[in-house]
Amino acid sequence: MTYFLENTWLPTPAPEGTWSFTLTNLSDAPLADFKLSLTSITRIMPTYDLTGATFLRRYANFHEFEPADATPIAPGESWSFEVTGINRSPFHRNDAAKTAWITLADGTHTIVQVGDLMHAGEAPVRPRERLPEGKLTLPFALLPWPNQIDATAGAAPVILYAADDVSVADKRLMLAIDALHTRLFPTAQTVFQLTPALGGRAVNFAEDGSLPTEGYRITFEDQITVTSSATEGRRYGLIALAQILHGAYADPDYKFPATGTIDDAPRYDWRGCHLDVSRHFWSHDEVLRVVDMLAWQKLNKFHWHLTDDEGWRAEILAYPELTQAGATRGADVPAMLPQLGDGSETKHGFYTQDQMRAVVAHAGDLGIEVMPEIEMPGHSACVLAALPQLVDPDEPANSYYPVQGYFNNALNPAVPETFTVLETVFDELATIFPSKYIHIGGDEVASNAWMTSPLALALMEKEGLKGTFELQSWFLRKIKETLTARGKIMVGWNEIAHGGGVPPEGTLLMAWENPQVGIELASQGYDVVMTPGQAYYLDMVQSDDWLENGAGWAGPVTPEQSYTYEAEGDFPPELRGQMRGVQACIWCEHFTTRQWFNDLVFPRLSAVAEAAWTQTENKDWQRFARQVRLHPEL
Ligand code: TNX
Repeated sequence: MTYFLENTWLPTPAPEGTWSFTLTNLSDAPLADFKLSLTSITRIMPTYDLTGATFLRRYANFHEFEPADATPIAPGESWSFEVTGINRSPFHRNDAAKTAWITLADGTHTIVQVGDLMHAGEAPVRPRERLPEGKLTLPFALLPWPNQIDATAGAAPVILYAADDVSVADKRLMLAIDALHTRLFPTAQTVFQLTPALGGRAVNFAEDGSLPTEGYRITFEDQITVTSSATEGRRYGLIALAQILHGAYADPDYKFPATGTIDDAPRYDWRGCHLDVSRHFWSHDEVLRVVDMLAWQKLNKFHWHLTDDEGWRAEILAYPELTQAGATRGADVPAMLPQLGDGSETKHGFYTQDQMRAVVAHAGDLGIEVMPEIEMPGHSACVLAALPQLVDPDEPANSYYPVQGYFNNALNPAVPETFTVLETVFDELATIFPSKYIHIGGDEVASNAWMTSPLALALMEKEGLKGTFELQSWFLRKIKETLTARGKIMVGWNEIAHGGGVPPEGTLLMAWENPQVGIELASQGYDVVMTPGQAYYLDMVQSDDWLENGAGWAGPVTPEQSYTYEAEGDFPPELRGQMRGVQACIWCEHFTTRQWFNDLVFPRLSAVAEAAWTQTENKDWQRFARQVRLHPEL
């Protein structure tokens, strides 16, 4: 280590306070003629006051400074500076510099080690326990908890094996679930095999056309019988058996049913989980593992957030620029500078079309539908960096920025090629994703976007449109027609309804800003999936302790809140039918490592999975809290 950066936040002057920095030179040579860059979600605003440094530039979360005084920093000495005029006061230790580096006059970069943000004058408190001890109601490891269970506890069999007359298809299904279990818990023992084993129990299958597609019944007699009307239910029955046996070996408090019945079916058809792979790129293997984790918890929709300002991750053969320039960030990449968690090195990441097809196939084998998301018109900085011909050349740079600080980041509806690109993208995606759903984003366009674009102003004049959101609605209606022509249902975030929205028939919106917005959308005729940040955003801090990691705009979101929240709670009965289900969202600005992923996602993902599956009257926070400890990890 040669350089170390400390940063502290002081709450004065109100409301945002002061952010102070000290860079110490621990190398053997004086440090002179250099710039300091850092990535931080707390950002310096256009109006600021800085002492000890000059602020050179900012690009979203990237910041660059140089010392106000050019005197070299001798070995062992430090340079300090402080700033007021930040976008909001930080509230946890990862809210400030996540990474930093020095750039010398010759252009070389050296990584700087960064300490946690300190809260001046306050000792950090150890975060509270996330889960109470909890209490089992029945000694069976099963999450989400089934809607009906009546069973006596016995000893665990050494293994479950296929009864004599099990079909080849069902044998394959048993082995697929066994493989899923082994992938998730590599050190645990096998749960299913094909041939009889001493001390094992036989599993048979039966059909009952009256059960819902995803429902299953398990009867425990000498033999165990899994009854279903379709493969989906059969798979869930096998996952239930795998979980129960896994638990019985993992924790002595769990047993295996000797006799009895489980009769189960999901509460909602849409049991989703979203993953942002733009802010932090998760490898193909990691994505496959996330899909495995969803399957284990009986979630059935994987919403793959493939693009955002920070990077485009889906290979499009007609536009290789999207996954070259559009998926490359680095200190030496002027159009896409490093963002949260990046060092100075160039980072690149995308999925080939074959890799995406492999994810679709893998998920399909586990009963999960994959819905791709391509963000538009906002959150598109990477597209405009990759395809600069989509920018109105006469629109001034830096003329607007939305909440996340990316200047001029919305696709311009008045540039005709915008539609050519998007139609080509949809055509290629349709060859990869069989799902009838395509999510097109639609969130967080700056309220003054395009208002200095001569092309946009001319279009608005011609079409009689007023303001950003009427223009957005005009754009989205065209996108909806494009999707309808391709047999796809348009899915988007709740702001799709702004400025007149799009026709509600065949449109599905995700209510994220708050629960109330879901009810408003339903009353306007839209179908709705509930993903409110206040309960289902897994990137929110889990308590207000300084040592937590995560976002705060809707937080803190405790695991208990994710669990107990009732998404249809305030829906008037006549609108309930439009509430299609619930979804967890994994936004990755703060997910700079796999460890942080696990820390933030669990146990809350399991809480949402149970809220999606288990009827209100069968939910029990204490029982859940005791059971959730067996969750898988990334
Ligand atoms: C809002 S949710 C966003 C995302 C952020 C998230 C962080 C939504 C549709 N937009 O771009 O990642 O908050 O919590």
